[in-house]
Amino acid sequence: MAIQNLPTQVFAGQRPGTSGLRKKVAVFIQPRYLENFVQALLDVLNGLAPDGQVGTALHGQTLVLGGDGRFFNRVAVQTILKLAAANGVQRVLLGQGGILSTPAVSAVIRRRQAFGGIVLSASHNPGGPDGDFGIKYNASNGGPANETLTEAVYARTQVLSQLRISDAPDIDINTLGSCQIEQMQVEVIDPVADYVAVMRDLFDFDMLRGLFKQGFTLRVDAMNAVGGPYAKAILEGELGAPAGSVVNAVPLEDFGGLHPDPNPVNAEDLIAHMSAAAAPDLGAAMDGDADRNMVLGRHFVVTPSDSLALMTAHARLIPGYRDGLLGVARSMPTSAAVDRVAKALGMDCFETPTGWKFFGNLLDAGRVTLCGEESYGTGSSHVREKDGLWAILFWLSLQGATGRSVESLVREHWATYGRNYYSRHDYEAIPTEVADGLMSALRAALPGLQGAQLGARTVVVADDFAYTDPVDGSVSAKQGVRLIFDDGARVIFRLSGTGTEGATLRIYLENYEADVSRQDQPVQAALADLIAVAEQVAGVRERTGMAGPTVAT
Ligand code: VG1
Ligand code: CO
Repeated sequence: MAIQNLPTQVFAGQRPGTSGLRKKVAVFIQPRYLENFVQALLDVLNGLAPDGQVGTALHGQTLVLGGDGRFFNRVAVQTILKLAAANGVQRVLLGQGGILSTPAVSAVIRRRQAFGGIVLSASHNPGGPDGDFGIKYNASNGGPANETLTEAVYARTQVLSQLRISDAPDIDINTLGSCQIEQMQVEVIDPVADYVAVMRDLFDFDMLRGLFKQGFTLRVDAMNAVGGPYAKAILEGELGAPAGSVVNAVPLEDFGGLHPDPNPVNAEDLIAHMSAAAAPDLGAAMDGDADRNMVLGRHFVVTPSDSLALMTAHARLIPGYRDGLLGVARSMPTSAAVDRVAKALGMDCFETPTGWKFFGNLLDAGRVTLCGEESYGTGSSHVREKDGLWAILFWLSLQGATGRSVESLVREHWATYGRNYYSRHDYEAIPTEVADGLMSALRAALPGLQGAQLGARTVVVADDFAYTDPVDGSVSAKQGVRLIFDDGARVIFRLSGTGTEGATLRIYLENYEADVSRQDQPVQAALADLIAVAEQVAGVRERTGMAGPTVAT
């Protein structure tokens, strides 16, 4: 075993997006591609002096490592261990088999007071040899690295000339226990245990066991991704849900051909079960790295924005939130349903750019307890990531505590607060120049749109969302073009920062309806006039040649 210094060459484009660096597997498996990014990360973590000399901040420290089990996960784990060993890391806590869900990495970092963690996942992106791979870094608070750090890593990737890597043989990552690479200790840990302990502290497991004893039924679709082992252990193992309540529960390298991006289109099998005559009481699905959740009741779909609003309204029913919430936060495109609840409860509601990293400071500073995004992400201060199974346990607990169905809880909520009709239209794989052209044209049109009459509404805000972090004062500009109308309706345009093929345009549409007798329309019909406005303003059809969105959720 020896540490080697190997010459390397710069790869273009290693800039992390909304959530880490995501590329096609074909890109990641190029010799030294992963190595370069990880070396740049370790250099930055070790502390770069102005002259580029690398410091020793990682020496004596512990890192957490694991991923969602997709293709290339196991190979990447071995490579990262050898780099970590050569760059002064003292100990790595590795999930058994290279497996750790994103929220579990966050939980392990926090519970074991690690320096940080590396998550191997492209999350909701497709997997397998022809799919995507990804890597992201989480800091000592358990949350995604902030933009200052990711930009520093990117800058380092662009000047890197040398790798420091051990030539040690691969280690056994399947067996619990310890081994050594160079001076570094590798501890293979149970990927589920720390996470289960966190959930036990938040939820009333006895009550939930009672619920299943009374015959409550549940179907959780883990979509052959990393959420399976966690859902099995907690729902079927700890809580006594009938065997088979969790389906597609074994993480597979290609997700068994499924696309673990839980929405009604990709999770059609779950939708079919929840629409059947004998549908279970609660249905849910998670994404590749188990930080997203989609929740359904019998014959009823809950939008993520509504989910956040209901969680906020009922949080005190859950033991972990018995004393109330410090505040809430949502990403800008997420519907304003939660804002109304926060107002009624007299708590702060923050509006952040898209991406979980923007919630970290608010959570660390004790300004908020719950956070959510329209993209099927909800979470709380228990970790610093969104958390799919946590959300499922939350909804299970709401039903246990109230004895009410999902549908009746949501309808009651709409009756009290009004309904925010909401939809996101995605136009995928647009040529980058076309997408950039569309966004620049929109930005250029903003001054003229201010005060404009569009359909039956008047535009009261036409801007490009910019966020000043209330804790550290950092500014993130150009986070999405917003049109906000006089009646509170909104149309928002932004480009995805997680895609790996061309560009993906996301159009977010929202319309508020207070009148209970008008709260039962089909969503796309209720938003039809805003859809027309979006087309009128952006000319998506003409610019892209696409007749409609690839996916509407
Ligand atoms: C998308 C979602 C965003 C989410 C991000 C990461 O980003 O819109 O809300 O935080 O994915 O989620 P974008 O830039 O493609 O719109 V995950 O579960 O894929 O890490
Ligand atoms: Co995810």
